[in-house]
Amino acid sequence: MRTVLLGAPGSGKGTQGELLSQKYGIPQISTGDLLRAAVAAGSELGKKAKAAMDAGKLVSDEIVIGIIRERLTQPDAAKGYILDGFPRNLAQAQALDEMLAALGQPLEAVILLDVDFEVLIKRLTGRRTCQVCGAIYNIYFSPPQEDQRCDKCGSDQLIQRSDDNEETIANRLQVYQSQTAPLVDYYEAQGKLHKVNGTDEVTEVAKHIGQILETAM
Ligand code: G5P
Ligand code: MG
Repeated sequence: MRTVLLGAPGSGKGTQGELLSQKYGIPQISTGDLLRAAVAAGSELGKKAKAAMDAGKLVSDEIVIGIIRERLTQPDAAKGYILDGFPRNLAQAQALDEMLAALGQPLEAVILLDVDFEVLIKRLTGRRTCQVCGAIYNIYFSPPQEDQRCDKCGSDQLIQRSDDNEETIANRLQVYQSQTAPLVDYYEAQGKLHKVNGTDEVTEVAKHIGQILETAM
């Protein structure tokens, strides 16, 4: 199963991607996570990506398409994957279509997580991520059971992402509107787009996505 999770910053791509990955036993491939890992490792790629990420702008197509091209041919992606945060503009979507055509592996579905901008801002400013296991929380909507401690791995390293400040969030939302939102029409024209109300409870959203994917397969 090859699926794209499309949606604005904070719409729940990471949260739903993780649930789908567990449910179907296929990897969640997040360009944001891969880029953050490169920045943390201080690699050449990370150094090139950092300024754009801090500013809330898109990292160059050349870099992210290169990352995806390599990642999709790894053995664990053979049975399928969930793409989270890629593609993010028309050039990336076209590059993905070309890659998949060459592999003979079309996308089955594109899920659009639809959430109002006001809700997104609260989700992003309230998000905390476990630096050890990657679990995602929200201090307003879904806090950990014990303050500042990860429910899943017990670590006390729940951090706020550096791009989750008001100025960068505003830029990210603007970039989404101008560059990523046109992909809705792109995938609708391919008959692959499925819109999901992303403001429901996490479990409800997951249930709805599950139903769509069962039908698409
Ligand atoms: P990322 O890392 O892809 P964004 O901005 O697209 O970053 P983000 O912020 O990671 O997306 P998300 O994954 O959609 O958001 O959302 P999430 O983390 O699951 O949930 C957000 C909050 O809402 C959490 O607190 C969660 O608990 C809560 N929540 C989630 N679901 C629900 C729900 O159903 N109900 C409720 N009540 N709450 C919920 O990209 C970062 C940067 O990397 C670069 C760019 O610079 C980008 O800005 N980048 C790329 N550049 C170029 N091309 C690409 N393809 C790139 N990909 C990344
Ligand atoms: Mg994410």
